[in-house]
Amino acid sequence: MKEEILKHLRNSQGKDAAHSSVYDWRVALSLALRDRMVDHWFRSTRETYESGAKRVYYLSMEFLIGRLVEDTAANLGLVQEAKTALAELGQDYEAIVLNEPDAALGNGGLGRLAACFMDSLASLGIPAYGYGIRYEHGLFKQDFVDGSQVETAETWLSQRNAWEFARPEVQFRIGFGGHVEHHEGKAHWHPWETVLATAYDTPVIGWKGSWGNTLRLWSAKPEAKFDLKSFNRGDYLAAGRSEALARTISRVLYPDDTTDAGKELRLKQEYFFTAASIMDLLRRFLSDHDNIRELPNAVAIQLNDTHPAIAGPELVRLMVDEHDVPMAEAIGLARQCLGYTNHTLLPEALERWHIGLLGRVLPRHLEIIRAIEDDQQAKHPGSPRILEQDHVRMGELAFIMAHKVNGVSALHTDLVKETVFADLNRIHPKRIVNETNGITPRRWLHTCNAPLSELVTQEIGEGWVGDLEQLKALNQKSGDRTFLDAFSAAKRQNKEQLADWIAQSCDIQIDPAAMFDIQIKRIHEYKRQLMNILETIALWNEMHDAPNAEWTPRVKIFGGKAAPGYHVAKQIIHLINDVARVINNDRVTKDLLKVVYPPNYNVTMAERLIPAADLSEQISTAGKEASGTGNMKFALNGALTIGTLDGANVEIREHVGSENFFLFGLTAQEVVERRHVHGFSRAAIEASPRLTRVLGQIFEGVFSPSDPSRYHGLIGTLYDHDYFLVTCDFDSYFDTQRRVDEVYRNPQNWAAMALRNTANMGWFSSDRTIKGYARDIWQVNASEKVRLE
Ligand code: 26Q
Repeated sequence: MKEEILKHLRNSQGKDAAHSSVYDWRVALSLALRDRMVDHWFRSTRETYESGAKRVYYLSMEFLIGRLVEDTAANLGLVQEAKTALAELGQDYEAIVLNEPDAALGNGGLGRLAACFMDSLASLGIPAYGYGIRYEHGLFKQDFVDGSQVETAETWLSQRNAWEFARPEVQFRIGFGGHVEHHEGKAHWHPWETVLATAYDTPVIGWKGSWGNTLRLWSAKPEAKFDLKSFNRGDYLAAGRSEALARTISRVLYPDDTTDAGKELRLKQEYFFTAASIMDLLRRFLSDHDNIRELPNAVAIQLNDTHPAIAGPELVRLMVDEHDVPMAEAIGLARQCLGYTNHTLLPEALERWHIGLLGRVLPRHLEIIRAIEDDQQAKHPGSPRILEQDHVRMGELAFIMAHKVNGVSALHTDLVKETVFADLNRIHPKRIVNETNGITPRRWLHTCNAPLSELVTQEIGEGWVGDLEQLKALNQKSGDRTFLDAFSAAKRQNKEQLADWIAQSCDIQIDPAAMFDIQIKRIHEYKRQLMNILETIALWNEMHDAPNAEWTPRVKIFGGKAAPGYHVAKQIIHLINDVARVINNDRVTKDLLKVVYPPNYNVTMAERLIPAADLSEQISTAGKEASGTGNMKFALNGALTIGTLDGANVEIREHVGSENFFLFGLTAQEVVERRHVHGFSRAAIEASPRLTRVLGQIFEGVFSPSDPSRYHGLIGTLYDHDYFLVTCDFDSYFDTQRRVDEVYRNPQNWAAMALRNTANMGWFSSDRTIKGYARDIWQVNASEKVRLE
């Protein structure tokens, strides 16, 4: 390993050891690790070709990967070797790990799920490709200026990406616009502009190096050569214009995690990567098949939400226009290949495209969508329409073109059946299935939490990393004082490390003995960070009034980004920062309460925070969070959850036991009913002196003295349009938090409850989720040779 690192330092980075920066060392180490991936990768590809096994294609606009050095080294079993080699070279492994930028090619849950799935597909030995976009700029960087969020461009590719292999020879021409000619029953699309999609491959090696798959990300390149004529004429702008147009397509990730729909560039991004992926998988299929009708036996294509839903029409287009398959048959064949995962019920997040826009950008696809609509209406008269007034509804299109549609938690799947797709579900009663989300135990316990990970391995061996249900054996330890002390000591060690990092990065001193209460996720009204900060103020009021009463010291930690155009979410961020400033400067409560909000929450920050959490905040309005996956990460790492009956919280509570979970709030059904009660929020506020006081303080400018009216809009909304029922759940939330305080005061009992969480979270491994997709949707098998257990 030492030689290999030095070799890359010299031959790949062009540096000698004496003049190398930590960046050079990091790239050299990454390349040395990548070298060790290649054999596993080739072996897997060869085996798939030889066996003719069915391949899975996971199409996703987002892959929220984070860093790769540690995970790669761990999966290859090379962590010790790497550490030793670097130590002998006088380098610090930890510092090198910290040098790596996050690959932040995603907004949040949906993108991180795709990354966890890639790890599980490889660990289970399922032949699979992830397909997405190689964004030049990932999710924006967040800073706080006077408490307000400010966004700047993220620049991960300004450095060398050591993990990828550029494949300039793998290119597809992607067309946009133009017109369609029909003659002799055949359609000919003549696009007005074209760009080239070129491939970059990142190998993904599973646990123990068992298997290797490919993450293939597409980058847009101009089709035309640099316009030398214009350049020679001195018209430098014209020379670069076509190039600039092409490159914008893969330039930047859309930073909205609900919807910023209707944007032409977004539609082009969706079609760009979907078409390239479909063409690529068809080319691979046709290299060893000659009958396109065999396609459903060879490929399973999974659509991560509707973002790649144009895959249906594109597959039909290629079969009809280029392989002479009759339309109706092509629709049926495409459907047998496709699965669609729904991640949201929020009406504003369901994609719809203006017919005018879609017809202009993708004229042939609009014709095919009309054919799909006609086919559906002919077979199922009265079926919900894809084309409705002047819009194309991508949810209906994805549903109709998929043989299976899945929700991401039991509750969410029920709601999908009862609400957004109720009518389609009646027509196709077996199509909707549930696949509850999961998380990879490699990154989310083994790598991110060394103290706990080592303790668990000492106790039950290492098998749990590949078979998380083995954690169940820890249940026997919940009465064992020595073990519980060791379990608490691991948590304490993580909390001390986090306290050091917060002291350094935020200049706030926190006490590792206090309860670490953490809410990290995108900022959204439905996720109710607002309710959390209101409760924080209420707690502060009571601590300040009676500082000598019996309090449980707390540190409230927040993390998360708001979409740049989401005004209310940005106000909530501002409020949290304003409240933090006031509370953290209160001499009376200084040993009782702190509020911390480190900027720029990302995967790497999650890996620091989650292992150090005592309390996990999963407090969304019931019925709104499709699943959540952060909730799983916390519980696995031995945090207790305070949460509503929403998303996967329901199933987590069933697994860890209701006595080890702090439940509060209205149910999904009660939420719907309550909204019909006239004046419900005003009534809830008036019934709660505690909440009334808090809202009054914010309204009067206690937290924004320089701008007392800053939150008038935000607070006013709670009185009259409290759509997410912050006011109705507030008292129940506050009271439950006080029960949490009480339980935390008994450390032995708290540790036993936390251990019950870790021990019973094995089911939430993404390995289990992927086995579900493989069985219920893809009809694929894991490689015979891979045995994780
Ligand atoms: C759509 C159109 C235009 C621009 C952006 C978008 C867009 C981008 C990202 C729409 C949605 C997203 C992301 C959604 C998401 O992350 N959903 C989460 O998915 C998780 C994995 O299933 C669930 O656990 C979460 O509950 C769900 O909120």
